[in-house]
Amino acid sequence: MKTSTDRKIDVLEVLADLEHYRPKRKGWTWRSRIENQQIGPFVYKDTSSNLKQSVPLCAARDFSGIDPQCDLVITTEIASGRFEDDLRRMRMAAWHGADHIMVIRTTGQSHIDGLIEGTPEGIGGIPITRKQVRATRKALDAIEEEVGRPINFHSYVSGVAGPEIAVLFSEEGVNGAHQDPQYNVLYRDVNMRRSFVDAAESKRILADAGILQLDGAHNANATAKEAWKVLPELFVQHAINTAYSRAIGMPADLIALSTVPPTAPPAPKLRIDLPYAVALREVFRGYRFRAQQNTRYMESDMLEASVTHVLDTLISRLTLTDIQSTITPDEGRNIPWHYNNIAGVNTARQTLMALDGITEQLELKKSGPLREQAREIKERAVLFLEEIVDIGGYYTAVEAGHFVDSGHYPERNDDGITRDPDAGDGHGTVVRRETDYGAPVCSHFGFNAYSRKDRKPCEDYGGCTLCDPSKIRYIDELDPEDSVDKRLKTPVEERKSGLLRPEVEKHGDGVVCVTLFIPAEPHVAEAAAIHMARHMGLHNPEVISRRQMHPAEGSVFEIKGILDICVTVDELTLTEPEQPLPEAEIEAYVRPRNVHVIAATIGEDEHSVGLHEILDIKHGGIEKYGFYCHNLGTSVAPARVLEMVRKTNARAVLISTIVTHADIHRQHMRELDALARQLNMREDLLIIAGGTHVTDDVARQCGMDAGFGKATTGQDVASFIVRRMQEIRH
Ligand code: Z97
Repeated sequence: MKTSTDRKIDVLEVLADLEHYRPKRKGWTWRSRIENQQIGPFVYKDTSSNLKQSVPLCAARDFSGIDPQCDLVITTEIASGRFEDDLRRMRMAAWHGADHIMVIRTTGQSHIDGLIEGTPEGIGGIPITRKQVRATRKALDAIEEEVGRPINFHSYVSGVAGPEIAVLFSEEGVNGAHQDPQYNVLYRDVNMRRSFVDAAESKRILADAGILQLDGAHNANATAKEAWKVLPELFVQHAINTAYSRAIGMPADLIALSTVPPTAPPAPKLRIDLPYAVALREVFRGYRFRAQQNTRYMESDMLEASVTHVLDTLISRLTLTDIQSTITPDEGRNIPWHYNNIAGVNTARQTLMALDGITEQLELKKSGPLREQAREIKERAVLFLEEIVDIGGYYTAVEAGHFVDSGHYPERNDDGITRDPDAGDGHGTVVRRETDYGAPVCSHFGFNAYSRKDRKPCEDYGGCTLCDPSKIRYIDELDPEDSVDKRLKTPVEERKSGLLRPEVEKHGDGVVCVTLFIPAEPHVAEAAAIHMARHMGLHNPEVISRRQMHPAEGSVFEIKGILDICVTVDELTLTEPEQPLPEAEIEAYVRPRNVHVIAATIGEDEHSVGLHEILDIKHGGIEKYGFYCHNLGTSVAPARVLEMVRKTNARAVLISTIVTHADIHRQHMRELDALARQLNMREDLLIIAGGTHVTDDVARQCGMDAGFGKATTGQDVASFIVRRMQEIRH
């Protein structure tokens, strides 16, 4: 399957002949660090290969469009509930630098003792089935080609069907997975014996397939009342899972510890989180680290969430994390939207590029509070572990409620999660293997009657699905009603007929978001905001974020609602943007002609940065084509501009106008046009306006020959002048 940059990913093509699709590669891929890499004007210290195609950060425009890629893997979590919509989001995320796609499962799949088939819709994630996994891997295989970098696909090997899902992941080329028997016990009430027996099997399968394992310790952080108090316990959870994984034979570099910096401002974040991260790195040297952003304190303010992400990422960089996981900044208010996945990825990308080479410049102190606190956390963790051993082991400790207790260990508040070793999902299902037990696949932990020294166990029974993929039984759909074919009917028809609706999550959901500041006390303001949103035509308006600016002066609201509008591409007036003339052509025309240009910011406008960019040779401005530019400076009166036109016999005037208070920019443009007419100078003179709020339409309405807004280059302006001069001549 091939994608093309100017076409949407074709889900029907993804689904075609899926029965025979095999993944292109298996196992986890890290980025390779390139030291001292020259990209554009900079030499980078901590980058990896550039992408073949990408969407750079916005400011890249001022740095020759570069898009350096950090050396950490960047994760995005995808969870629309429909895998066919997830695919489009994955593609966008990959173009923004994500190479670890975590597909969240529909809530509670851990309780299902077996595989699910087909493509049922999920809530807050998708049911993990063979068809959905295979289709996703197939789409990601094509997306990898587009961006030129391997993309790791990830989901969960937790719950009572852990070993079956591990086999499925190995067969289908899934590259990373959460596997932690403690997660099952604490958060899904799976029987503890069953959970640990299954974990042995699952971990062996993951190890054989080169799948990176993430543990589940971060969940204690997200669940605890005061997350910074469970830090000693997090060490214990990491230690149990790591030791268990090693005992099963999993290599160290397939084990990633899933960590979360536990606090957020207004807490003194770095003072608490940094010693924790340092202590973790020291105790678990040799293992990989995946740092996830903190969601525990996330409210509906996306900016606040993003600032916490930046600080979390700073900690990651200082403590040499391997995977930077991102959370969408809208998690506190809705199921993540497409563009907020991208916002999360960009927060990491932007921060990590800013921090390039930081460890060459800064060093964490070797003594003092940082090390003392780190040591204290380790001591508390060791005491915790010793107590578990003393009281009879892990099962007894869980039964006694020692985990996710809100006390700061060794303090206990007796409010931890308690589980009975003789209860829970799958209780009573652990049985001793018969003496003739034969494992169904070659990857297996413990006794297998088919084991032989000199050949693969499955040779005895004609091959297993891991060694011979043709033995995989592919079930397409079990429920024709709850299936992708049915769901795709409308989207496919709408796309074919060129129909467009706004969307945030699923095809054509129509959801939009508006921001309103209402100058009244909060409850009045909120009622007014909802009322106004209804007037705007939004159905089911709902406040997703409210922030008080002042108890009496007003509040700002973000409101989502459904905009029941669709347009067809045919009814849109589309003008092809005019391509600028080639630079050589501009220069060949301008240089021999002695063309003078007068430039200024007019009226009471002191903003001259934009104007310099258009004029100055050092910014690639029009001077380089041979224009004689007379920059009169800032806040120049229209009369003075025209006086200089006369003096120099200038052919064009470039005015820059940024300030738009009371439409002053329109007034200035009109004044200049009127005065030029009055002085009989307008006919031969090109008057061009530029500025962040100027559009070609607005400028022309105000008597200008053209208007140039954001992102204009000197080449654009020079092309316009040359074309008009050529027209006038003919
Ligand atoms: C994350 N932000 O980073 P079920 N196993 C583990 C888990 O952490 C989870 C599941 C299984 C989060 C994502 C929370 N984690 C969401 C170790 C879920 C999922 O299918 O809901 O039963 O289990 O992971």
